[in-house]
Amino acid sequence: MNDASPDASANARFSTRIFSGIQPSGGLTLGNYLGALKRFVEKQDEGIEAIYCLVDMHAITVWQEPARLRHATREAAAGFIAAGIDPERSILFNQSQVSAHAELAWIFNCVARMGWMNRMTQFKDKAGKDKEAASLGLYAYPALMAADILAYHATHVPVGEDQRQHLELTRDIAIKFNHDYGVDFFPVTEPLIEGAATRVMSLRDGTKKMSKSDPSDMSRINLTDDADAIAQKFRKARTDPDPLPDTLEALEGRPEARNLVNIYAALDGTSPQEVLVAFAGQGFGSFKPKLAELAVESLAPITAEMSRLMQDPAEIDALLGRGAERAEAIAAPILEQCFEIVGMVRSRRR
Ligand code: AQP
Repeated sequence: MNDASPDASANARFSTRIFSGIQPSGGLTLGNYLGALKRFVEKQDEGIEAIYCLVDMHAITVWQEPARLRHATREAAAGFIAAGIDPERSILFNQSQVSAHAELAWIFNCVARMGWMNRMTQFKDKAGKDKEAASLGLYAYPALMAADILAYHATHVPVGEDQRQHLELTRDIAIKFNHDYGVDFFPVTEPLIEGAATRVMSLRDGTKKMSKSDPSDMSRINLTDDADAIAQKFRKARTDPDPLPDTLEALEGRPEARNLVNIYAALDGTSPQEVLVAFAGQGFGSFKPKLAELAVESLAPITAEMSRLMQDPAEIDALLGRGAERAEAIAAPILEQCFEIVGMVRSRRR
């Protein structure tokens, strides 16, 4: 944690608390694992209070088939636990079970400005050419994300690089709310974007993010993929004919090569430069099988445990329910105070 940052003193009255979420909009990918999940586990193991949320209300900003959404939510919960999240130490739940998220999002819809939302690149990417057909929820997504975080007065949010702009918006919303109402109520949350794989790219196109909703399954490694599928996907991953160089500068303009090096480093807990030192001069014919082997070694125990946990969906639901109760106990008083600040009459106490 960077206590020397300018916001550390501004947030001094808030105790350190992490919040982060993942959309159950499909199966978890290696991008979700390296950019988020693996780091969630590290933060938990540092002893930091952490709240992790399967953001099902975010997921439905684009169409989700209901049975698939339910399955993906349970499977993501299983993925969190299999990767090392301890639901006793950290809070793990799904967003729709805690109404504070939606309620605070409405307040933030009235704080955020249209101009701010119009600049969100994720909306532009996801809405594509036909913006008129995108859901209002997709447009308002960043205000709901701000509510997810600020409903818990979270001070830090571990995320991948793609979420940086939304985190900046969360900070803008907190600052504007505090300023408009003359309070020091919401912390100015800090993003934690760290590690060698803050942006894992598609295996088919090194300029595109690896994504669970990419139509091509060959573009991503799923946490449910078996060893053969992982080996095949890395074998067929797009690369160039040149061998690996010995410096990172020499990887400029080779996004696919850079991506595979980053993935290796993140899985191995080393740096991309160290990977190049080990593999300089080798072509992808020899690097890819070693990468596949490392990925299988890291992911196979998680995949096996996920599949074991998925045998008992009722237990997963119970666990999410217990997490939601603990989350609600933190968010409800914060929401009440927020309504008071805004001037809502609150005569029916919960
Ligand atoms: N490719 C990635 N590299 C590094 N981090 C990533 N994350 C997602 N993809 C990568 C991080 O995972 C967390 C959860 O993301 P999300 O599921 O809420 O939404 P997303 O970023 O939109 O992920 P997807 O896979 O691309 O989902 P779809 O396809 O449904 O839009 C975040 O911390 C994110 O940074």
